[in-house]
Amino acid sequence: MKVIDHKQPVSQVDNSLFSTDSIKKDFPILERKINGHKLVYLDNAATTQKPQSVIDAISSYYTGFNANVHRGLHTLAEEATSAMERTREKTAAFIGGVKMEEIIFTRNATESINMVATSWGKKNIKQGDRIVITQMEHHANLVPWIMLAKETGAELGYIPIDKNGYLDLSDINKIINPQTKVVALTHMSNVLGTINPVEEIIELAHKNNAYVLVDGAQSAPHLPINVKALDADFYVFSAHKMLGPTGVGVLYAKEEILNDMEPVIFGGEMISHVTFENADWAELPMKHEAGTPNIADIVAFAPALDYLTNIGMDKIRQHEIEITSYGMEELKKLDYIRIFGPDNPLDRGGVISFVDNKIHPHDLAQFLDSKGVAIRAGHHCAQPLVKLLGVPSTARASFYIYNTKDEVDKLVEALKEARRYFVNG
Ligand code: C6P
Repeated sequence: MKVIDHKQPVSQVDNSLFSTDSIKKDFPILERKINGHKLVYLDNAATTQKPQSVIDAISSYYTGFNANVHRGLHTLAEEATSAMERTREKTAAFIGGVKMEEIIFTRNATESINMVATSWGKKNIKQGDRIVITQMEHHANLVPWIMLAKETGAELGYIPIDKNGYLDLSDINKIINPQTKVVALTHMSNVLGTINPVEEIIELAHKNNAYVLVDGAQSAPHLPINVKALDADFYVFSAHKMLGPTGVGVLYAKEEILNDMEPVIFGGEMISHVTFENADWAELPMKHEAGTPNIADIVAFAPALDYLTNIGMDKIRQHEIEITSYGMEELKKLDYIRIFGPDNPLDRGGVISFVDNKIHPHDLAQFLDSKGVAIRAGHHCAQPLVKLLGVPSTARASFYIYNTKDEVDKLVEALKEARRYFVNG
């Protein structure tokens, strides 16, 4: 078993070459056979597979330095704390070199957004204010704002989408107006793949003194991210969609905002001083991290970040453009397939949602599984968007660093077979 060096400085991360063949070898699950076929894993927007270094890191923690963090004075506690804080440092570096204090560990992107809507939202939004989101939001960036609007009496406005799956910005100056207090939008749609012009929207929102939350659940794994250059007030993402373990989310927010936000969970770790009558909060980031955190998985997120950094996010993006372009070209050859979202692969991430005009997406997904090809079918936790597309659900193939053109061919071949089985059989 490889022992992780969680003390490796970020600056010493090697920037080696991108090779799908050698990448695949680092992911033991990709050797699996499913229904007699080698697994073709195309459900990466839901969660990615984990490299051996991440799997080993979980085991190293439990076998080598399992202890609670931030409170013990013994060696194991110090090692566990330093490993966890090392991940915080790498996370801060990964999204553009923000301060470690600006990184709050949560359970997932969903929890991060809920924290913002509950804490920042209840303090700053009142009746008559405007909350702006888009029509392509995942429920995680939709339901918390619906609830906040209901509770406060604020108005909820939507940036619409056009027929090509882009945000329609023609009325944006009316939608984001001086009443707007917050704009919350996805950086990359998990259904359409659309990469949104968040810089432009952040600039306009700031001109109106509104804050901006960027849902980076689909962008942090696939694009180079610099939240400082974007000037995002909040940026959230989940470790499990970027090679890391489940149960680890990130809330980035500017230091002054986090300082101003009240905690939403109270208890141990997040206080500085407690009496029988009162309590004061700890400094950032602890103030927003009550209770024992998910130490093992946070520690194991560090090798995931190293893995991505070693390849280079620019190269990852290039690889995904190549695979997605190829996937779209090949799917377009099947005249019974309708693809959703932008036609230009440069405007989308590695997600292709589609429908067959005769086969229900669930039947398609099950048939593909019988051929070892894993895709997702459903509303992808974006029911209003899928309804807007005029379909009950879609099939969705989503790519990552280990996927190849050969696997796209297997997807297309399985789709043709499904057609023979269900329609022409
Ligand atoms: N989308 C998908 O298959 P969590 O579950 O908290 O890690 O991520 C929520 C989330 C938020 N925003 C976007 C844009 C997302 O895509 C997701 C997760 C998965 O599309 C699971 S539904």
